[in-house]
Amino acid sequence: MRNDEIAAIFAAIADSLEIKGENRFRVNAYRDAARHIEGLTEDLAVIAAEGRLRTVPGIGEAIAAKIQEILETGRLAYYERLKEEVPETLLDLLQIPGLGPRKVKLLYDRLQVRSIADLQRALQEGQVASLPGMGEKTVQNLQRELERWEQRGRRVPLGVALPIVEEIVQMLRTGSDAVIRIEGAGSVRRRRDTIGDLDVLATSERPEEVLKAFTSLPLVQEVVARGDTKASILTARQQQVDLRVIAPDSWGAALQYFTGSKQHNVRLREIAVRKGWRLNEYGLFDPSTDRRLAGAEEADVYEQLGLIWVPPELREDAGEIEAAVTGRLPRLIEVGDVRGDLHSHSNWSDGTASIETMWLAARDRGYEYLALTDHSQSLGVANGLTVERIRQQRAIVDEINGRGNGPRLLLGVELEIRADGSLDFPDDVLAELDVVVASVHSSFGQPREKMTARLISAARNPHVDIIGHPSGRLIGRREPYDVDLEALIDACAESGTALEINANPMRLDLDDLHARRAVDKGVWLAINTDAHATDNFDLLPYGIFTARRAWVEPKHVLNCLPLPALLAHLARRGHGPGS
Ligand code: DGT
Ligand code: CA
Ligand code: CA
Ligand code: ZN
Repeated sequence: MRNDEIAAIFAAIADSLEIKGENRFRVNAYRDAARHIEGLTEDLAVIAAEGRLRTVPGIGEAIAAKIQEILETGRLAYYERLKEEVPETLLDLLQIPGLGPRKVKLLYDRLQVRSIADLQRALQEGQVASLPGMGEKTVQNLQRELERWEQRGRRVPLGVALPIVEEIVQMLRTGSDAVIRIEGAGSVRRRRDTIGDLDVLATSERPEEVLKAFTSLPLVQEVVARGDTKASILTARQQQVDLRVIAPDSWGAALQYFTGSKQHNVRLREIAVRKGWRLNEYGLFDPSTDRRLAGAEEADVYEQLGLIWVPPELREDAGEIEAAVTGRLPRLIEVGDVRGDLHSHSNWSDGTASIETMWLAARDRGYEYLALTDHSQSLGVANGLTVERIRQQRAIVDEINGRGNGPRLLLGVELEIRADGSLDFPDDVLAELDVVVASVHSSFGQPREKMTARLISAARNPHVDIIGHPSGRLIGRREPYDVDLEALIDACAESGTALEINANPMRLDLDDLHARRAVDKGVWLAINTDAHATDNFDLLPYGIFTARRAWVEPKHVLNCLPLPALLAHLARRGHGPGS
């Protein structure tokens, strides 16, 4: 079992105990264990085999024994019993903002609400408002949040879907002799920020064997449908995965077809029809001769139609067809183009690792530079730093840079943009720093005009280099705050301030559409992981996916600059020696 699956069990135990009203220490012990396990870079199975479980922070004797049991038996008897008392569907209710464990317990005890569907019924029947502490206002809020929840449907963040698809592909590729080729398709292959169902495509001469292997994978909770060439399953978290098995000589055409998007496919089919041909998931055909013009390889389908191969991230009918016809697709950014990270945290604010540990992790990745940007003072919940504390970091940064054998450490800050648009530090302090990321973390509910003015005034400060996670969204959890991003983009085009694509898969903020607007208007982007732990640097690919969907090239991105050019850029903005 994977670390994140084990972590999910402990998180579910913590939620269940909290709903039961158990004491906080027990609840926190499980939550803590879940958090630490999620942050591990090593497999728990390896750690356990080497007898090192107890050395992991957050894992005491009782939890270590439970991990052993999970690793040995694939399940945990304690959790199975707990589920009988607190059904798993009850935990879904905790996803609704405004519903904490205490309210969930109340709804369960008094109204037998066991699932989101039950809650909807109870709200419709007007029973909820009669409960203690659940006034009219709470009910209205709940109704609104439920509507939002429905609107979002079952879409999950790419950060959840992609690892599942990769695991399935990997397990079938190595585990089934019948599989010839196999790959993720659909919106996962296009790297959309959220995913409806997960699509996987394989070729084989023995499809029934492949489908059998698929429907028997350990992550399968339920087989929804099973035919001769296609099956659909649900994972434990109710994500649907479709697998289609096709003949090897149709691989390219099928991969093209099932990658989509639908709109992109419609345009391709029109081009085929204009040439008197027929395009479907089996191939590109000339009906007059019954000849197959292309089918085995995806690139051949595009080339026969007179287009260069289009990277999947661009396939949204957003100009890529025209560009591919004239051979002028962008040179899309790749992970290897990124030379450093300009937004990261240490344990001086809310990160988990020391400055040196973060720097060593950046060195392992071969970065040329890393900006240390701990939070500033008014973000109390994240242990924000005073000016004095940031100045103390300078000595450490200088010492590390003096070693001369790794990335240049830039001393920066993630600066609070206060509710009134003023900044947390005065200008002379900002000039002293090497780089400044300014972000909003408070008063999310401000009206559009006020929020827009707030962000624009921060962007106009000459020492603010980057606006961090500009919309503030948390995918599936928090809507973006109400801001006119178009106006912010215009302001940044004028001031030379960069906008961030925050690579955390829960954020991906800017999103692809706004990042593309920014690039069109000549605004710099910065693709940052916002790392709070060393392994968070691994999230960079998600930022790159979003950037690619936004047609971003390396020349648009601040942290694709080599160090000397980056330093020159920052010096022009009044940072560094002589400013
Ligand atoms: P999703 O699942 O909502 O995140 O989005 P997709 O793009 O993965 O959509 P899905 O799973 O319904 O279908 C996968 C691909 O199959 C889709 O991107 C294009 C292709 N496809 C599905 N249905 C149709 C259709 O009716 N016409 C055409 N041309 N293509 C289709
Ligand atoms: Ca899909
Ligand atoms: Ca599908
Ligand atoms: Zn932030």
